[in-house]
Amino acid sequence: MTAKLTRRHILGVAALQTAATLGLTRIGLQSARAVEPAAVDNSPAIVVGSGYGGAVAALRLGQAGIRTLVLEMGRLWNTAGPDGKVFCSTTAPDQRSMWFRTRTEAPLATFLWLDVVNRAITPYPGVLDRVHYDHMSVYVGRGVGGGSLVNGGMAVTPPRSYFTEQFPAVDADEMYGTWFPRARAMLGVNSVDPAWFESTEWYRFTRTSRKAAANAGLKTTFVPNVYDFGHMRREAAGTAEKSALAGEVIYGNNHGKRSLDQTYLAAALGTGNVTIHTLEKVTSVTRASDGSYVLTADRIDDTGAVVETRQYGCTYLFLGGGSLGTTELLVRARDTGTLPDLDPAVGAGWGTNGNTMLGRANHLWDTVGADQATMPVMGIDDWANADNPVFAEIAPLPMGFEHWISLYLAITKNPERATFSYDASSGGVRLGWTAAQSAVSVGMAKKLFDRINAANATIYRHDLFGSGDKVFADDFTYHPLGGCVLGRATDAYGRVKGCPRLYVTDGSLVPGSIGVNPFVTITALAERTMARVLAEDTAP
Ligand code: FAE
Repeated sequence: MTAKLTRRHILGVAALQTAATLGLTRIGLQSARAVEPAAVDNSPAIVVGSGYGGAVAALRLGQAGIRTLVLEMGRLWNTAGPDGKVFCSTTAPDQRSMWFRTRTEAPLATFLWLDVVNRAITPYPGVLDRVHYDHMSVYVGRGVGGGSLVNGGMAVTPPRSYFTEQFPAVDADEMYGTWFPRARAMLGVNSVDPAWFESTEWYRFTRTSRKAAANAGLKTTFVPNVYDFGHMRREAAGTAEKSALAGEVIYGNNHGKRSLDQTYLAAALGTGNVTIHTLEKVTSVTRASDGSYVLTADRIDDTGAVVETRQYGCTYLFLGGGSLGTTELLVRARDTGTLPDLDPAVGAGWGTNGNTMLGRANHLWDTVGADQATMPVMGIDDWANADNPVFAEIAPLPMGFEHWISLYLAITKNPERATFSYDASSGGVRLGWTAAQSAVSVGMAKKLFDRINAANATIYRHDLFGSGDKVFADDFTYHPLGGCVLGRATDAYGRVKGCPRLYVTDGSLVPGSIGVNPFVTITALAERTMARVLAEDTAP
């Protein structure tokens, strides 16, 4: 599958490079001679967003010979800044780090309660956004590639039993036999060499957490990743420029990461049928009298000012704006009456994947190392524990010195769900998630880590999440899921109820929880949707 796409990949990568060199916001094989479009751009298909769901849709539409326009609100991350790098570092973040902020908002806000992590920055369309709701904030990636630009690359296939529990109407044989393997192959999933893992200083932090878990009788498991471990070993050997071994992750990786612009999106552009517009945010969707869709999009400049508002028309509309982006567009469309036939289930079924972050303090003899790779490769797997199912990613905390902290992102089986509602005063949406709903995740994470602390005679860190005494970060998630749940707001294939030829292909299809890091599931479900839609809906 990947071999067949090689020529397309090369063409697509060249198109991305040309666009970056010329500073274009319209990327395609013809981008170098792109002409100004007419007042309403009409494409047979439009894809909103270029994360996992959007990228799969774009590639499969392009391969099917369907001219497709992708509208992405973030920028193309392909041009080096004054320091010669595309992305800024996590230790000295600049404007490239965050989406229109005057100060960075890193997940770990403090060290020894000191405000030493965040920095003042100039507002700019940076790569990481933190979207704030009343009792929950959500980290998302912005740019060509969406979340793939900022995430930890953990490429986990969920346990089949939990997938079936969450998606009872989806054929699990087909998912595990066809769509998950296809997603993994296309994403370039690979695994750390266990022998190197056991010997390298860069994963001492993981081995120390594994030992602590084993002392509590808990099982750990290796987790694959899309970071190229061959590159990582060359970084360690000093023969390749460091990225994962230089602390790079949440503000982008300059090397090694197989983000979507290098995989699905490069292949999509290489079909010659796909064009990507950057810095264009879709603000509304309606239908024309002939049943086609009409989108309004604001084009912004680097200061965030709207420089143009355009309309686009299409026959087939694919929403890949992520759980937040897609759900907001649809809730607004239903509740302002531009798509009045949308189902009442639109906006519902949202969850945090049970995310809770926490740190433990190790004994002085249990060092975690000054050198830490930023790509997680192991999790504590207690999901099968019916009393308290938790899968906890062993997360890095690279500070360049020994700090004895073990950090974790716990994914708990929190059954709580929330609903987005339209807020007429702002024109945006509100999220009905409450602090009590987060407390459910914290309770589950605490139960597991109390056990680990008791077995090791260790304690929690109290100094990492702000000036107070916060042990569990219960106010943010990396894994927003749901809002347009498969089989409820859509049919069993992501076709939106009440709106023919409108499809959802992203994380909003997943009902609030999937038990592991979610992008492999999102990608596999999108592959399944696209195969069905192209076979049944787009035939002449
Ligand atoms: P996503 O990738 O968010 O893409 C949506 C795209 O649409 C973005 O590029 C938006 O800018 C764009 N967009 C949104 N609204 C609009 C609009 N109105 N007009 C135009 N464009 C729009 O969606 N998951 C894992 O599986 N493994 C990990 O290791 C992992 N680590 C993570 C670490 C961090 C720091 C973060 C933030 C997330 C992490 N995730 C991880 C989650 C993962 O990145 C996320 O589930 C996927 O990116 C979601 O994919 P979607 O296609 O739903």
